Amino acid sequence: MSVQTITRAVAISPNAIRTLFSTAMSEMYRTEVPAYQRLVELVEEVNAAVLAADPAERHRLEAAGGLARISEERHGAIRLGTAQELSTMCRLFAVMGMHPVGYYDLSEAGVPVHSTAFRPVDGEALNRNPFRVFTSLLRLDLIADADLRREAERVLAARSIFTPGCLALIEKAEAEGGLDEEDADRFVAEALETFRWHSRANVPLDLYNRLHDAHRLIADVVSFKGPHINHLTPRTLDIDAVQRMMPEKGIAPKAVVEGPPTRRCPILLRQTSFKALSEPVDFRASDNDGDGWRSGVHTARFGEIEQRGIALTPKGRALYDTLLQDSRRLVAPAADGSNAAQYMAALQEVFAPFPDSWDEIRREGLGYFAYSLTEAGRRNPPAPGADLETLIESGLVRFDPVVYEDFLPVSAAGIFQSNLGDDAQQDFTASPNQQRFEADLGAAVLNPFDLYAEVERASIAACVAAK
Ligand code: OOG
Ligand code: NI
Repeated sequence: MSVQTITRAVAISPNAIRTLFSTAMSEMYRTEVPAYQRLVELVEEVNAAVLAADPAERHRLEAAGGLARISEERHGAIRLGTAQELSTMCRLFAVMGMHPVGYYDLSEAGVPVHSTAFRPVDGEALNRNPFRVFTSLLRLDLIADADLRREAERVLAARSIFTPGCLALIEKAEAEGGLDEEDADRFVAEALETFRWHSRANVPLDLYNRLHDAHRLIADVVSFKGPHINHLTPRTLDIDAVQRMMPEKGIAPKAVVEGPPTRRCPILLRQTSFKALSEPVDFRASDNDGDGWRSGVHTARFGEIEQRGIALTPKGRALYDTLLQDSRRLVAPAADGSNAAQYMAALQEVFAPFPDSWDEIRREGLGYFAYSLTEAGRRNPPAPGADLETLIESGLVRFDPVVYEDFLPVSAAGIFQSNLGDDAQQDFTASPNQQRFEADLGAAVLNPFDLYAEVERASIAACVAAK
């Protein structure tokens, strides 16, 4: 008991560990993938231009927590092979204050994985550092070839993706309720090993080829010693500009920006990426070939950018899903980009019925808002239980959109697909299985709508309870 109290006193916050980790990851990835470094520079250039042209936005962002961090990474992604890997990853992320939120079934879109996002959940933690990791688990149950499935399972069962030092520090953090600064530094260095690229494959070339023929993603997960981080994603203030300018910088963008169209009031999440690079990999010539290595290539790693808008309520999300489906029925975006302009135009047109002012979005119950007292409200605090609408009308309370912190399954599928090659589209029986995922994870995933609703509720309670 007393030992724990002492340890707690020197423990550094999970938020601080997450920042150490996202910074280390960013440095590693920029070095490993030079094209990504070029993308980051382009994002910084575009963000600086947006802010120079819009002093009001600059002031708003400054007030919300400083300009320096605007172009920092907001998320990354990994793909795991086994339940054991997923449940340990859950414990690893918990050390950094990241918890599983949401369930994403990608089988429906022809990608044999299901996923969650490990992310900070409370407002303070998100403000400190919103870094999150989209984490997918391979679904070998969707692979038709039973022999290949067994072989993949054998390879995965034999690898250990965490260093002994990392596992020991996870246990220490769990036992003592946190890590001190020295342990946190060691933890980040050890954890980083799991996300590193391995230029030597873990399987012989013929097995790689068979896995690859079943699905490129299966080869990506099974063939390596660890789940290399496959992309990082900085935030941009103008995603359309970055998409347009990528080719000028010698970067090949995916065909279309995923998510909603350009709007005055941004909703949910817009994303685009550059296409994954072919990288040299050494393969053992065969299983019993000792040290004989053969050179080959593997395509997995890319760079992405994101722009986030307001979190939608279930009603708003249903409207978004319907409109997105309608747009895609009108024009299905081709992987080669040949109808990109038509698709973006269809998207813009079909989304016209989605209200595009904060006031309407709020009145129609489509999005979540955070309410706060205005200066007048602080001078003249409302009575407990006062009517919110009246307070807004009389200028005592203001409302701001709550930022969407999660992902979108159709967009995620588009990001996956653009990196699997144009011919990789493949049909799997759609089979969402959240129960199985949670059993493998060793925890229930949090419901994102509950989290946003709670932010909104607490903000209202704070307004009418203020004295
Ligand atoms: C993850 C793709 C999904 C996103 O931002 O929607 C994703 C992957 O390719 O592993 O990262
Ligand atoms: Ni991503």
